[in-house]
Amino acid sequence: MKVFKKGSLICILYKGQIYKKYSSDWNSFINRIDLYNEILIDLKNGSFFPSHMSIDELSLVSWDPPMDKQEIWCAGVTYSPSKKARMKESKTSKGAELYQLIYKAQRPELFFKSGKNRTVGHNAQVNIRRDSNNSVAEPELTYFLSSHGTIEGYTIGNDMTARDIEGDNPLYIPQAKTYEGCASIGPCLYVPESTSLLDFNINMTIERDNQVIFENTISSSDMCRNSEELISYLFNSCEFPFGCFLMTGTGIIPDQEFGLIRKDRVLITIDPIGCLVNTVGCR
Ligand code: DO4
Ligand code: MG
Repeated sequence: MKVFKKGSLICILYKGQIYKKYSSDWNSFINRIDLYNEILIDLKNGSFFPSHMSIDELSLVSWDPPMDKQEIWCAGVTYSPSKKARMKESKTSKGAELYQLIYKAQRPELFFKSGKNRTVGHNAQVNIRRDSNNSVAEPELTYFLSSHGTIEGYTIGNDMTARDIEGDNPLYIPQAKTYEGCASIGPCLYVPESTSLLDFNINMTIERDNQVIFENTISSSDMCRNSEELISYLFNSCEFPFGCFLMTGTGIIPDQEFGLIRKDRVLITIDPIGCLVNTVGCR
């Protein structure tokens, strides 16, 4: 099933039918163990009503990111292409060895990305920093973790990155990663019946002036870390009373010469979650 959020409207797509309800309590709605079955109980007990929206209309709506009080954290250097690209871009800053080490280290790279205030949803604008001359979108499979650290759903994440700032010095990573409009998640929260053993194909397409200028696909099975290790480090000494989102890193990195510009369209598709679409602006 898929869960969409817009203001206090919650829409559920389940078995080809769309249901809706108005609720201001998104946090307790999603932060439940066995979320799939909990939502089925909600549907059965009549707290949702059939909606007249058609399935085709779902992709046209500007959905909110499926979050409220949840934080977004990111894992980094979890795919070999990411390790190679970071090593190349940080050669002059002498940071390359750090990336080599982190790829194999027991403790993964995890960093805080953003709260709701710097995150946008489907059909909204993500930003490049105004002091960056080379920024990219990073398409990432994103877990929704309950406050108990269980994976209850998935969404699509875009970890926007000022690649030139990141390459200048790894200590600039917080600035390269966190600014207004630096993250996008959506279009929905995909809640499968079972979250074990799911592999996803992750595709990113970038359009400029209605032409495709970049396209690549990778499988989440190419990730060098498993969900258990990422979650155990994230939850080791942090509590997430409303659950949290974890972007699991990118395996798709454009050549170093490639940089996003204003009005580019970024389309990230992860079936069966859907397609997250954002236009690029500048802040
Ligand atoms: O270490 C820098 C960030 C890496 C990252 O965001 C990624 O691999 O997705
Ligand atoms: Mg990333």
